[in-house]
Amino acid sequence: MKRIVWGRATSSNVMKVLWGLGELDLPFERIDVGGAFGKTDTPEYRAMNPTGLVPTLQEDDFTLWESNVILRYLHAAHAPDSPLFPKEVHARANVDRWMDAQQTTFNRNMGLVFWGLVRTPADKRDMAAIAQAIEDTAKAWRMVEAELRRHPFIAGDTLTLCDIPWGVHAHRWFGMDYLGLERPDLPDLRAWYDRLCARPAYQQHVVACPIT
Ligand SMILES: N[C@@H](CCC(=O)N[C@@H](CS)C(=O)NCC(=O)O)C(=O)O
Repeated sequence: MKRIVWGRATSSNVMKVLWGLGELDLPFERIDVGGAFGKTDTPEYRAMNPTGLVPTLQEDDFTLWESNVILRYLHAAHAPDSPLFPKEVHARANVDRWMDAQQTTFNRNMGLVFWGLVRTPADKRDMAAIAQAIEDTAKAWRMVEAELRRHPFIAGDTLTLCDIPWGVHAHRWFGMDYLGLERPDLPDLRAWYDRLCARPAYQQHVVACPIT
């Protein structure tokens, strides 16, 4: 089978898929599209992914977009017995909701922080808006911290799929230059991030990628 991930390696949503593939030990090729690489507005790309966003997964004739859905698909198709997505329905629903929560309650504010500090020149930054976004992002991290106080990974004792969407952003959260802005001390979140850093696939696909 030929497996291709379409998307620039600097995208948080692409990183999720690459890290997931690494955890599942599934080989793949990656093609740079999106951001400065462009090529997401071509009819060929739009035929695979009408949103024009990255990532897109291609396995032979099958294509799929939406990063969290791709993670669940990879598990179902290639590693259904892996503890990354537990079989027991309540445990699975818990993993699912934390995956969704990253997209719904967290992503917008974290995006404002990231774009504001990393992708906006210093003289164009709206520091008041960034400070507010940091506070709102911290609220979401505190929810995660509360889970991590009870167990080493978000859903329990081992890594599951819901650690992946949050984990890619943890690297940015701890790695960004905060320009003196207040960031709350979240020791359990930091310990979890250090635990993720010990995983080769996280190192390779998240930590090794410059925060740009
Ligand atoms: N909900 C989508 C969001 C995808 C998305 O927003 N991707 C961003 C990169 S993180 C993108 O394609 N931005 C435009 C670009 O890179 O050209 C997913 O999770 O896959």
